[in-house]
Amino acid sequence: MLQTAQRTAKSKTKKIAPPHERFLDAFRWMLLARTLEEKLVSLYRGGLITGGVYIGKGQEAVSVACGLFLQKDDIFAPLIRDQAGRSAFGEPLLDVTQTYLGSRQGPMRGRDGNIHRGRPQQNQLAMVSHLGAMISVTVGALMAKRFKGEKNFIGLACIGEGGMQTGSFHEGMNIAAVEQVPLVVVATNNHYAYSTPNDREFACHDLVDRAIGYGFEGYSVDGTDLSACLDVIGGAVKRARAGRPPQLVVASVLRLSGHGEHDDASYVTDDIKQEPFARDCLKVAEQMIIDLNLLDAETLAEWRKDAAAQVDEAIATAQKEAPPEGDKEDWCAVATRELVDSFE
Ligand SMILES: Cc1ncc(C[n+]2csc(CCOP(=O)(O)OP(=O)(O)O)c2C)c(N)n1
Repeated sequence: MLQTAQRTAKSKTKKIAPPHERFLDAFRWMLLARTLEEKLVSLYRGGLITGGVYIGKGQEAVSVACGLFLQKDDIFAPLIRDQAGRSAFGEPLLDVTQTYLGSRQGPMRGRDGNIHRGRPQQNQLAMVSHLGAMISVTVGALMAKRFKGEKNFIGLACIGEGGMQTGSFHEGMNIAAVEQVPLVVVATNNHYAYSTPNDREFACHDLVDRAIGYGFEGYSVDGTDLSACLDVIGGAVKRARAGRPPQLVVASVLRLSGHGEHDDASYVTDDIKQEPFARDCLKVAEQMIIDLNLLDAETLAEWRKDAAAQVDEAIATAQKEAPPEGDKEDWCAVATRELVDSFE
């Protein structure tokens, strides 16, 4: 019989010292993602980006933990707020800037201006926008690996609490447990799906309670606490790799931006901004670095400078590249073309 369990991993902000062994490594990816996204926002405000800009401000601790523990042969299905995880899993900054700035040399060849880029050959799936769909896509990718006789792989798919309410999500979760694929689903409850608050999204007491119904093992985590995210998501990855049932982690945060940069988020209440889950995970992590003297001020400043330099270089490079010529080219994302060619 399928063994299911449900536990709550308590936030360890106050108790733990020292923090998770990969804390500083993770913090640096968070810093890079925040620096990149702040720059994208200012380019958008300056009219230099066509289309939407969607950022993961406030979700970097959860996201980086999703990318950090995956290995080369694992499958990663990030969503729009997962820049930290994408970078930790190996996505070059240039993929991001070429996509947002419409470079013909980018993975989307300048045709999709924001979030659907991927690196399928490196196991970073290109996002399907229909909420919930990526769970089934990830399950399918895992089953394909199993059919090919591959060993020692897992998949990790991200989802928002809004996406958790779609039919596709339920179907994907169900088949993952039926097939017992090595899957981790990380659900980030940032308390709004666009402008819809939690009490208009679902009526259950706690989303993690659903794990047992799907045949998953379920865990909760304070998504503002980097060390806790690394412990809990890292633990889920380990259990999936060890052959335990699929894992659901539900992280609690507040979205610290609009849904996209076109949205002023004026519907976010003042009360919710006072909740513990409304803390900025990057500031919390930085405070921990200072309190525990994990880095000196000079090194921290150096890391910031380095992140800014990497971002500036990726932007400058993409800005010099030519835009697409729609009437002269056949269209196919570079990533997809490479994938197709590899089967020829
Ligand atoms: C099936 C479906 N319905 C609606 C949308 C439009 N849509 C895109 S993002 C979004 C909100 C998603 O909220 P959530 O899953 O909580 O993730 P968040 O944006 O908060 O990170 C909506 C409604 C969609 N992409 N797919």
